[in-house]
Amino acid sequence: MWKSVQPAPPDSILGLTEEFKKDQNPQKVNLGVGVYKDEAGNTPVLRCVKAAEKILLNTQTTKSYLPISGDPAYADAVQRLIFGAGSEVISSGRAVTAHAPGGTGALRVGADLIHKFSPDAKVWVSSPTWANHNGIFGAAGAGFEITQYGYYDSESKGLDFDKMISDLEQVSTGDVVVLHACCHNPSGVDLHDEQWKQVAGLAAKKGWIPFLDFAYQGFGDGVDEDRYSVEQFAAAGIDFLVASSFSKNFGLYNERTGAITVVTPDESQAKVVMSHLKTIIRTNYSNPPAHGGMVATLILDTPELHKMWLEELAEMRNRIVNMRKMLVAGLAAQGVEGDFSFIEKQRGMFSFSGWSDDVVSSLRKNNNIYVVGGGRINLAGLTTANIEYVSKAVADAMK
Ligand code: PLP
Ligand code: TYF
Repeated sequence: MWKSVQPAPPDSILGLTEEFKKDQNPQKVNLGVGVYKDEAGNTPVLRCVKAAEKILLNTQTTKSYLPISGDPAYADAVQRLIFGAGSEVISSGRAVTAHAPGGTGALRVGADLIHKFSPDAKVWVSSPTWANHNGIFGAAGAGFEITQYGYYDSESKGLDFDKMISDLEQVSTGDVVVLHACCHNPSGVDLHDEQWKQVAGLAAKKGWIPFLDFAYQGFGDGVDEDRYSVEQFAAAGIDFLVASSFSKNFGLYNERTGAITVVTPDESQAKVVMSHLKTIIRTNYSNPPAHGGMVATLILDTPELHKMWLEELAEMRNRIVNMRKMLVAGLAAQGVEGDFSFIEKQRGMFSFSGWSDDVVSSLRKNNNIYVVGGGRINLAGLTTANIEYVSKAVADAMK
């Protein structure tokens, strides 16, 4: 049956990592895939994760299946993290959460759920967005029609909020709008607090359904600060969904630890939604992998480990902020023309560098520096040891 089948295109970001691994040059730098790296260039297991794993090793008594929607203690921990412990969404019981395999799995389960009851809804994604949003919403059910709303302005290297709002004004009732809750991938450009309020108000007025992708909580300004966006949709009292992930903020990438949370008007509707989430999960992968969820729950529910986690998360966040500053200074020191201060204003792991395709390919060919096409850079790929090398390479490429 495969004779006449053409191969599917590889994922451009993961393909770049493969190329990077093959590269023998010791000076190589990977600014591609969205994975945190420390000063030594490693993606470490967090100390709080190691500590939790030691406890689990000694106390775990079974590897029997989890419930279809995961451990209820995990769902509770996720809700406290994404909504804040005192949130009305939690006390009212109007949200349900299912453990999903990563943020990707969460997006897909959520997309399948929406498709089951609203197959004709249009899905709106930011221009640009994480490429897999198109993949996931295009693959759910019979595939959604996907449209873009204005977001990034390449002139100002910031947000085109007017365009965003005027596009979102056109969204029909019942359509779905995918929003990056913080640390926009790929641009690093986020909304200000007042702008979030306005978008949540618009969602309430127009009746479209926000689907928040919350993959980087804690990488912006902090765990509490970064949920500001989520809080605005909660306060608006509308239906919305959140796909959250512990891949980045707990470094649990390969443990596939995420969650889909669906916020409804009341507890009885939430229960109905949960019954359908379970059907979708049961027919996809039956129940989630346990390890990452157990680790995250133990950390979030144990005060000392929770504190340790917040400190380690702050370390990661601050290192990236520092790399932003050092890159801006490094480019200036190498005499690169132009104002790169926007890099310091952007949030999270990524920045749209504004480097042209020619610059990106020159960096790759002449300096073994790997950047995703379009110029997105992962700041966590920079270290104090390689920043001068990278800055000089950019200066050479731009000459
Ligand atoms: N959403 C965005 C915007 C992302 O950047 C990522 C990962 O890079 C994800 C979702 C999903 O992450 P994971 O499935 O690894 O939890
Ligand atoms: O850097 C990015 O945007 C990648 C991150 O299974 C990623 O898409 C990599 C692998 C994966 C999920 C996300």
